Amino acid sequence: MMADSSTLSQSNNEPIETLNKKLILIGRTTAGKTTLCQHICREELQYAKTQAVQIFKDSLIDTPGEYLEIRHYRGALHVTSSDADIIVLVQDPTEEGTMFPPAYAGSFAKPAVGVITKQDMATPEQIERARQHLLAAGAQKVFVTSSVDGTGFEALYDYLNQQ
Ligand SMILES: Nc1nc2c(ncn2[C@@H]2O[C@H](COP(=O)(O)OP(=O)(O)OP(=O)(O)O)[C@@H](O)[C@H]2O)c(=O)[nH]1
Ligand SMILES: [Mg+2]
Repeated sequence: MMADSSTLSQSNNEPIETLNKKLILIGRTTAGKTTLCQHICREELQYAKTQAVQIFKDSLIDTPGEYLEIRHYRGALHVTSSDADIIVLVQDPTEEGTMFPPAYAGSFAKPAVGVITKQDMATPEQIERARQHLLAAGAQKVFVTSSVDGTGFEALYDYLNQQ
């Protein structure tokens, strides 16, 4: 179930992973970008609409969904991404379509991965559909996560450590 203005609890309280790479998170509004940042940083999961670019722990660049949704804002994502090592395309599997144009990741000239959020509330079919959207957008690898359950992050951290 979505938690709109409430606080979700996390499944554990391990210390924050140290990210050796700077990531920029891109995806439509409500995709789960900020919640993902909160999970990785072991912050309380608290809904807060992203109004402007936000940086978490100097290593996660969180962007507002509107930067992707509103065509003339998209250039802002390219400017903001100049600081990042890896592009992370964030897709909500309960959304039928995608906001990512085909081969979108190629426009950044940096490695790009896909992260599917909200595994805890999606069917296997929805996750597969989201995976196809992310691969079509040019993600080199796709990780399936839940920021609420904390699942799927080990594989993401392993990948980042290998880069
Ligand atoms: N069940 C569940 N809900 C999630 C998960 N991740 C995010 N949500 C919920 O999805 C909603 C939107 O999450 P946000 O992280 O704010 O989305 P965002 O991509 O940052 O959206 P913008 O800031 O508008 O671009 C919130 O109500 C979150 O609680 C998850 O893994 N599981
Ligand atoms: Mg946000």
